[in-house]
Amino acid sequence: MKGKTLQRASAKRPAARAGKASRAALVRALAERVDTAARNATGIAQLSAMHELSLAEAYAVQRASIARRIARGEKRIGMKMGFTSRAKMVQMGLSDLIWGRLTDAMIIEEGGSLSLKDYVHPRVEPEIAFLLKKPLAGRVTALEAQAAVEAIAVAMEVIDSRYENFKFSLADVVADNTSAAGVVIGPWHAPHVDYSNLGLVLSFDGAARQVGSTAGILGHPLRSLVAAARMAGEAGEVIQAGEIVMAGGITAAEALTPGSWVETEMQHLGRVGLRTLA
Ligand code: OOG
Ligand code: MG
Repeated sequence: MKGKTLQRASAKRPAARAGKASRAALVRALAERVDTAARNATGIAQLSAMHELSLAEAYAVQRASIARRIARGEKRIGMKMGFTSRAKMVQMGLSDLIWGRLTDAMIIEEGGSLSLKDYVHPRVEPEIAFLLKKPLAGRVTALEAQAAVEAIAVAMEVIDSRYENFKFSLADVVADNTSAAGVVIGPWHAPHVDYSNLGLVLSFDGAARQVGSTAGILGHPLRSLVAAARMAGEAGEVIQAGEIVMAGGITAAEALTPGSWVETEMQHLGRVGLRTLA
């Protein structure tokens, strides 16, 4: 019995090694595919149509695609959380918390403009952003997370799934850096106000499109920061002092249209806006 087991294990080993190498090559190839799609603003088929990726492999694709951006000179500025509100889960049909990486190239100047040509089919969603003054990673309490916050701000995220029709599986969206495309951040405020239930309106040219409350984020946006620390820790990473964490879309996302002034106003935290060009 023992001999048989040993024999089976040793017979398997070269195949397992080859399998591992080919999975690593697949991760690299898929990272190039999503990165190129984002760079060229061209939609691609879902990776899951051809490849069965585990969630761990999907995060490996994400890490490798961001490594390509870093190699081109982009700087990491923080992370973003996804599917932290019921509104987003319902809109996209997925309900697991996910996270993605933000780089400086994704920053849109407050009040600035963006060209829709640079995106596949961009959408915008109202969020709240955290700026950290202390590193955070692993299991932290809400109190520890709060003590690491330097400032909070009303923000909007521009998401742009690289997949055709904005449709994806959980592994697909994770591999595609959770659709991250742009962030615009309003004025920073010391985190002394109670931001657990702040009302907000997302408007296009002054007409309200979405209304919500920061309570839509897991009941309190701080829970999103706690989850971000845990997920970063699980990936062997630390959210560093000076980095930003986007807590996740509070309402359903709205498709961006050309020639619009898009603004989110949030109780106590003011407003943040951007203009869209054709
Ligand atoms: C995935 C990104 C989700 C959020 O805030 O929930 C996200 C997507 O909806 O395309 O950014
Ligand atoms: Mg988002």
